Amino acid sequence: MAEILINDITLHYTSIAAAKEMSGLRIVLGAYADPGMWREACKGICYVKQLSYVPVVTANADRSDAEFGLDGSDTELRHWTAQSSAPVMIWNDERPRSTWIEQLYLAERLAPEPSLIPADAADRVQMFGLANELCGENGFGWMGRLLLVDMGMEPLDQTSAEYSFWRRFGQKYGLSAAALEAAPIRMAEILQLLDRQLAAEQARGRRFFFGDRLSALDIYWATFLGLIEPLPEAQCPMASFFRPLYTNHHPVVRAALSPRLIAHRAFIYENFLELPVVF
Ligand SMILES: N[C@@H](CCC(=O)N[C@@H](CS)C(=O)NCC(=O)O)C(=O)O
Repeated sequence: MAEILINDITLHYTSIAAAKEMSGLRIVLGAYADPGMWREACKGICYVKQLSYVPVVTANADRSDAEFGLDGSDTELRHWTAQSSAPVMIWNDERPRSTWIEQLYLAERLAPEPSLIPADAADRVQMFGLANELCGENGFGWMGRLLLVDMGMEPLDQTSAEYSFWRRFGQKYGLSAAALEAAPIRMAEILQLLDRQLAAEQARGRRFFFGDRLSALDIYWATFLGLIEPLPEAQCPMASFFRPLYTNHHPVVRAALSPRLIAHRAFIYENFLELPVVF
């Protein structure tokens, strides 16, 4: 069991070596007191379904390139899961699930109730489309992360190790001048799509993105909003390093973030997810 202390937040995670010897559900979550969007969404889905799991640390908490696989080195995570990002869900000796959509399907299989996938086929198409806009490649989370990396690099000396870390981290996810220019516009489009969907449901007296029951999209939204507007410190204490990075001030993004969408996150967290957020 690794005990990691960051800004007084203690994480009790199992090492990859120990987790590989176990059966049941293990989730590689990373190493930081960092409410990363994909990991919080994955935790949220398990929380709602009361699925218990062993949290697993990627490696040391020193933000080294080796941990992130940025130097191409053969990390334990890469060995086990054939990729180098978190979260990853591993059930018994099945293949590791390292993308949000596989993780949702695995959680649905292990704990069918409450189902987070709409039963109606048209709603399902719509829900996976919108979830992909939030969580998928080049979606809201992806683009928001590029802006975050850019913010992280901005004040740094270009010859520093930290700058080089951010640059390589960004390159892993397609950082370029063109991507940075496109990011706020894409993010705003996605916010508008989500707002339209929520407004249409609310106009019919419904509380969720799809009708009267919680779906995975409600959880993805509640957790991914933290990429531009983190929950208050009392609800989501995090290493102080992260909070300014998770606050996006881009005017195009801010203009598209409606009070309705912000209120929906509060509704979902307060009624369905764990508060304060526990690392
Ligand atoms: N693979 C996931 C996305 C997970 C992801 O991008 N995780 C990031 C969180 S910022 C990560 O682990 N980054 C650390 C790294 O890239 O090494 C998916 O496609 O659903």
